Amino acid sequence: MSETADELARRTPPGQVLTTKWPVLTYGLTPKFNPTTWTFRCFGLVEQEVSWTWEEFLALPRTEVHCDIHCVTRWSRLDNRFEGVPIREIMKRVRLKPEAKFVMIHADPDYTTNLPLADLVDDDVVLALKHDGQDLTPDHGGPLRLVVPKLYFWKSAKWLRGFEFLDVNPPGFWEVNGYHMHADPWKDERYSDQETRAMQQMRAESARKLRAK
Ligand SMILES: Nc1nc2c(c(=O)[nH]1)N[C@H]1C(S)=C(S)[C@@H](COP(=O)(O)O)O[C@H]1N2
Ligand SMILES: [Mo]
Repeated sequence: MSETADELARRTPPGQVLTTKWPVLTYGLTPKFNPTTWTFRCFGLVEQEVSWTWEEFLALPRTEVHCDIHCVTRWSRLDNRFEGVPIREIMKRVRLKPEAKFVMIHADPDYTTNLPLADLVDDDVVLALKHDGQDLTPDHGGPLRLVVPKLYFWKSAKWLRGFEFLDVNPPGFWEVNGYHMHADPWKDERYSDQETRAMQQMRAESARKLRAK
């Protein structure tokens, strides 16, 4: 194997196939963007709700994130360049209540996905406006999408509209429909029946320990 092929293999999680195209995966239709009514809101377990208009959002500091993306339907796309507002710039402007440990991500049209706060607030998480130097197209989540590179791509909500901070971890849209609560591609965390098996295993182990006492 050449060094390059080795490097590509090292960056491809188990069960994934590389693509250079960028497939569109949407449940339902691409929503229409209206810059005069659009807002981005942070609410729930916060000291005070924060919200930005489109114009205000565009004035936030930006960064570029270079990353690989992995879809649960088994394609991975390497070397993406997303430009947008780093999550830490949002969090600097939001005062969380200490109980906040999880986030429900809200997106158009009625899409949700759940994340632990620690997975959201990370160095490579960006509220992306551009991909490879171009404005995000409407089908890929334009004008604004979340990008959480370390998790399967359904956690990267397109048409992002808000963060709801919570002390519990309720499932979002795909998680209700059988996808994994956490979604780490390196651990093959695709579907929730895997969690059920893991939970069954834990229950069996604790029962064994109880019997051994
Ligand atoms: N709002 C919204 N965000 C979404 C989805 C969706 O249906 N609606 N699909 C998710 C899924 S399953 C994937 S794999 C990625 C696909 O992003 P892409 O179409 O840009 O490849 O977006 C995620 N974000
Ligand atoms: Mo997906």
